[in-house]
Amino acid sequence: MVNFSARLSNTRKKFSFFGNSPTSKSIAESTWSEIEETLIGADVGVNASLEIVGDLKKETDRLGVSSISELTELLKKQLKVRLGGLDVSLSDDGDPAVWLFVGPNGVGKTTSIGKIASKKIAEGHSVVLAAGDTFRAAASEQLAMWADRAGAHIVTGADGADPSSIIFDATEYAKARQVSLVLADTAGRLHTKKNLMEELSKIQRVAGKGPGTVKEILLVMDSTTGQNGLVQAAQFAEVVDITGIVLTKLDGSARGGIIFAIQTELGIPVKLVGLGEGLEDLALFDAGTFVDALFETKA
Ligand SMILES: Nc1nc2c(ncn2[C@@H]2O[C@H](COP(=O)(O)OP(=O)(O)OP(=O)(O)O)[C@@H](O)[C@H]2O)c(=O)[nH]1
Ligand SMILES: [Mg+2]
Repeated sequence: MVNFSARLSNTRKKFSFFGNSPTSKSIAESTWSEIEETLIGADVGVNASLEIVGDLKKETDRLGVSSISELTELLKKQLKVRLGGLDVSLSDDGDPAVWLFVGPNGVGKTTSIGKIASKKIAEGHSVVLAAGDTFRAAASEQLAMWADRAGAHIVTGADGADPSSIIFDATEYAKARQVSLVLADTAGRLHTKKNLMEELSKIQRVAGKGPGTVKEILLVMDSTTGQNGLVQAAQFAEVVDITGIVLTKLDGSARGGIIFAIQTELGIPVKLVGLGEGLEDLALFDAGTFVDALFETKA
């Protein structure tokens, strides 16, 4: 199990106001703008930050809280509630279930598939990887390397082949071998390229035409992208039915606060987070663990 807290140090620094550097021990008029600036600086997003501070003010008045330490506890509680409201479960019942991985270039789609395959296999499942990135030369070799490391099956096609048909073939391959989960890779794409975005709708349609059922469409987002990621995500959500987000590169990113913006602005749950480049560096997203890690003062 990866140590969530140790990997979040850069985002935590952005939240450091709450740790050891508030300018006073009791709530002052300036406290609110300090909290607001801290949240915005950690990429929580302007709307979410204003809402959080607004709710926090009401709650402090209601409870008559005056110390920064009590205020910090209230804030933690509020952030947990805010992040905890969405369903983060991943559905893998199907015959087989298909999970599609979509997103911009280089965000970590293929790596996340490798990590998830490894986790599922360790839990006793069999997994088929579908090499649906036929756009980039060597993409299927990269996926094959992950299949090898994780011990997964892989279905590939020729470079330039139709990704939908490879993913469809993978569902038949899985069905024939009683494998219950297909993880399908797709080529990275710019959210502004209309034809490439339309290709994703086709992939979603075709992937469910055979024995498989598309149970998850996971948008992979790079947490270092910051607020631009929201614009990209909204475009992907227009062409496919995104069920969740895999937020990668949280290790090293100072912008982990983006999770609040994603959930507030898009209403899509972050289900998994990437915390490094290794096979084990993936965690199911848990709001409580995440928020506690942000407020730890010792690291
Ligand atoms: N530090 C860190 N690096 C990551 C993480 N996830 C992926 N990477 C790195 O990001 C780079 C791109 O990863 P890929 O999995 O190839 O990304 P992709 O989305 O499949 O890329 P394309 O197929 O080219 O669109 C690689 O160098 C990965 O090792 C993560 O959680 N943390
Ligand atoms: Mg890839």
